[in-house]
Amino acid sequence: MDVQIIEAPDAELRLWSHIYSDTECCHLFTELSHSTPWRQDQIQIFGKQFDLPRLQSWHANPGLSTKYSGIELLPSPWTPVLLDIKEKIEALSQHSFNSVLINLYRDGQDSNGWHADNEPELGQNPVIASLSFGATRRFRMKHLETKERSIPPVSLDLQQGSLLLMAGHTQSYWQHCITKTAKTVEPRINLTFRTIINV
Ligand SMILES: O=C(O)CCC(=O)C(=O)O
Ligand SMILES: [Mn+2]
Repeated sequence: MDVQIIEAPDAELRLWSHIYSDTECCHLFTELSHSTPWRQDQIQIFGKQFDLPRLQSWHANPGLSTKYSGIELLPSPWTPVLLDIKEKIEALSQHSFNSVLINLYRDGQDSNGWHADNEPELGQNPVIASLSFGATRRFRMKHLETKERSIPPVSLDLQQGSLLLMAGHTQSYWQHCITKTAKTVEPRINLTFRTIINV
């Protein structure tokens, strides 16, 4: 399967553009939309509660828990479709994962703000495998020392069936986000496979 190395300083990025066919993507999108127990999580800013601009679901091996944007997430169990996908991602990435965070971006107004996947329970230099279904959305990355070192940002239009692997020092030096778009876009589902280390 064709993999592209994306060159960026202090990052290790690999992109497979189509690990599933368009037919498989449509099927998996429908299956995931229906079988996922979507939750509207909230974030607290200056004592006020706000809805996150997307729906989420967190699945992991029993006994694991994590915090995401300061929110404690209790895991749901793996479903057969998620285990099938996990097996494929593990074969391609040569890495094993024990959890997945699923995001549903309902339309162009749903988004994911600038952040790094650097929660302590992911350990040092985590390997994150990000799989997308549904609408193409722009994934942007910025180096934390952009100003000092004038490192250009990275911008990727993640299409359905694409797998982006982030490894090495990526989460220490770079942040990423999914910006809102004024364009009319169909829903998008993104799965980030992660390895939680018991801390
Ligand atoms: O939706 C995406 O492509 C990225 C999701 C993400 O960064 C996350 O859930 O941590
Ligand atoms: Mn992330």
